[in-house]
Amino acid sequence: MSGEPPIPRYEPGRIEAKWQARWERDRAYEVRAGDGAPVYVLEMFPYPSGRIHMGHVRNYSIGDVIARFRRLRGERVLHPIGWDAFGLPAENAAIQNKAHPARWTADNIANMRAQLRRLGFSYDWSRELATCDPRYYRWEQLFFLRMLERGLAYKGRSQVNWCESCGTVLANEQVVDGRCWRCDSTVRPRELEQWFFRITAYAEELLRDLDRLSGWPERVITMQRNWIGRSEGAEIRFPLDGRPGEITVFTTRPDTLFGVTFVSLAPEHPLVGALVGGTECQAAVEALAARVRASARDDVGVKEGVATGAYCRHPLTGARVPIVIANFVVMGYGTGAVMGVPAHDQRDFEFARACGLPVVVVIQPEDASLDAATMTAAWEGPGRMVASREFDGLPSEEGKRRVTSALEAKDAGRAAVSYRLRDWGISRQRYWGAPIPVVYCGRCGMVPVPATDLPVVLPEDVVLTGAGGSPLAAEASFADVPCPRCGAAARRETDTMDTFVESSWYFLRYVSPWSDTQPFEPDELAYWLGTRGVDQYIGGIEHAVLHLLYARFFTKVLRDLGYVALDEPFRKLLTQGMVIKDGAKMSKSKGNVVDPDYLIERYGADTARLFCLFAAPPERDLDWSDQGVEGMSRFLGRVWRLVWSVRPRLADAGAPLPAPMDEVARALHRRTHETIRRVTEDVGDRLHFNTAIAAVMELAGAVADVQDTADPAVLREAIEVMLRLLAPFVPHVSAELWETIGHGEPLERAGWPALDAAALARDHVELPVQINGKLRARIVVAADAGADEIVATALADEHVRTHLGERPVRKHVLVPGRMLNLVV
Ligand code: ANZ
Ligand code: ZN
Repeated sequence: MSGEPPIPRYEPGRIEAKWQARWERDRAYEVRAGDGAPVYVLEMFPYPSGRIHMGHVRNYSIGDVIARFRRLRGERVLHPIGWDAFGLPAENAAIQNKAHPARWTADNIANMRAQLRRLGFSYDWSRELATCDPRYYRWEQLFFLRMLERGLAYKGRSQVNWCESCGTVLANEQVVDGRCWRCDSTVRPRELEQWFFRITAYAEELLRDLDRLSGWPERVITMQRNWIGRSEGAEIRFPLDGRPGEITVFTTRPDTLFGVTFVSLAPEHPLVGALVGGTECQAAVEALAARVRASARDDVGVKEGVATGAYCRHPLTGARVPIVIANFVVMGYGTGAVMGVPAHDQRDFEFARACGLPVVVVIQPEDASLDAATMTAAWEGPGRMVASREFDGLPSEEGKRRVTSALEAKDAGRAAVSYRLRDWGISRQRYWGAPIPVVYCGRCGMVPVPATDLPVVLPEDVVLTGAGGSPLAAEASFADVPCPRCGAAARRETDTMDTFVESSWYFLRYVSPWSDTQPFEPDELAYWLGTRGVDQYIGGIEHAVLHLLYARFFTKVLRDLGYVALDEPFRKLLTQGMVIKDGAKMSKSKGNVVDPDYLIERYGADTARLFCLFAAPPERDLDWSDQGVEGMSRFLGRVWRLVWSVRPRLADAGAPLPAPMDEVARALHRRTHETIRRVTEDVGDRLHFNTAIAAVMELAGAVADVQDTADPAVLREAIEVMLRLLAPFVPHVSAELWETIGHGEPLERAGWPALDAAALARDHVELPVQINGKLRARIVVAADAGADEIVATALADEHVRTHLGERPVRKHVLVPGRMLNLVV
């Protein structure tokens, strides 16, 4: 053609660097509390392992689309990022490579920050934080002191989950199928002095408020509900026989009370010592306890038990009941004691058969008659009570209530609720974590560090050998301090806090991470979180119980301590699927990783983002595909060439759209607004980014079809809408092309395109309707309506109906645009 310059090549590397530099120069995504509607969009912050992986790219691309979309819609968007910077890998790397954890972490953060910048994520970098920074964890230490005052933090001796290979304690939430969540080795129980957070004090509220989380996936709610594990039942007291004292059991089946033939205690139950001490049973009990301790947690294969030789009394019949120690009773649940009902509990049944204890049937199912002598398994279902004195004949549900009332009347028991949830053990015998701010003094005992002395800073020069034991304990300059109360020589606590403590409140600190005088600035806190919480949170399903439960707990604690006004931290939660390659989760250990840097290098950040967003809906697993990436890259190349090639025609575009429009213009105009409608719904309501992108691709195809014939103003509208709709997904190339077609103002100022409902309306025409060749009516139908729609409209017409009467239509003749003839 004429003198038009050739179309330049699409060079993602060049234009991406250009726009990233510009956003940085303009501090484009920095926000402070202000006017207008606030929106807080947050992705789970990364652990600074050194390099980001495709899972991060996916997670952060999803968050960035939401953040950019809502910003374009005129909302004020908080979209921060930071680093979950404490933890074991830094320490292990230090032991292996002799690099200090602080150095290692800082280098990794620098690396990953550069990678995130190269992906063009719209973060407010002025709010970046790292949890290993004393300016961060000093507030955590303050919260710890406040929790200590309220009994929400306490020190207790208890059986803990010990991971030998990590050399530290794990919380229950960190034990997955008996194995360490981090290193996958078998976890064993161990007795230790530990710091705990009293999460059980919030069990009821954590459970109840799940009902308010309508913006959470049902799956996560179910997992949390099961984890909290509420059971309704009764606590029943069995007085000891021949000596003072009693055993309290927890049961969900008080209706089976008359079927009790023994009572079993956990090996660690506090009464065990008194019951077997000095008797011939002592050795056997101790041997059993040792076997339980040595076995992996939750792994009770064989039901084992030993008699204590001691007895208790049945609270209603007064019968003597033997007391046994059993390996399947756990100390951490209920009361650590169980009433044994072999006929109706399978574990008790197996145990009773193995030990020759009697089986007594007290519940008869509706359609069978159980016989204790011939039963081969316990009947655990409902039925009618038998052999239960005045309760005989009651259905088991009613029996539960009636037996409980009878026990209450005799002061031998009460209705009770038990939770599976245990207190959160937060002590870690490791170096790279937030120090616990207490001191032990020979005279004063445990003394909290005064708040004015915070932070207790983690010392930098420690010797990390990996030999086990807390490295801080060997560091005299840290551990030896004067007692804050009496001044005598004292010792600091040398355990550090579980890193899940830091991630339980980081989203709150983002509102004012710069503040050195208070944890949260009230104005920023009220504006960004208020009583709402984070508007959209995005992260992996693997945190369904761990992090998401801890963050809920911490939010409620900080509310009760007066720091925040929130009941729940995250209003909406999106759990993104995994990135899969060759049928397995993409991971270093599987050797199937694709390095995001390679993708950026080869195709550009926009292509990497677009692939993650297009290849699957966010909640689904994403199957890696090289062709998929190629496809995205080709699409962006097509958009690039399309915009450049129509550029000369756009220069001719008049400002207003032509009226009336010719057919080509009208169809493109309608397609443009159809696309606005679809993309707005898909991105705004449903978070279906893949279908949104597909809609823009269709628009691009439609534009290309008519690029030489469509009216220039309508063409300009279509091109501009296409770029504005693409902006959240591929921010660099859309910004560049926006400039290419002559806009001085950045694309971000243009906002989200408005939908013109009139453009969606279809044209209508009047159509004569004949019956047996005689004109009987005129109907109005859409110009592009099909035959079925036209006939249906005709049959619904009042005049047509009067003339047809009861006669059925035998056939119809449609002359499109001219007339419809009905033959009867
Ligand atoms: C007597 C009984 C009779 C029971 C019966 C069941 C069936 P959930 O639903 O999980 O709360 N139990 C109580 N404390 C225990 C502990 N520390 N270790 C092991 N088992 C324990 O289960 C409650 C039931 O688990 C309780 O009800 C108790 O056995 C057992 F026909 O009591 B049941
Ligand atoms: Zn002291």
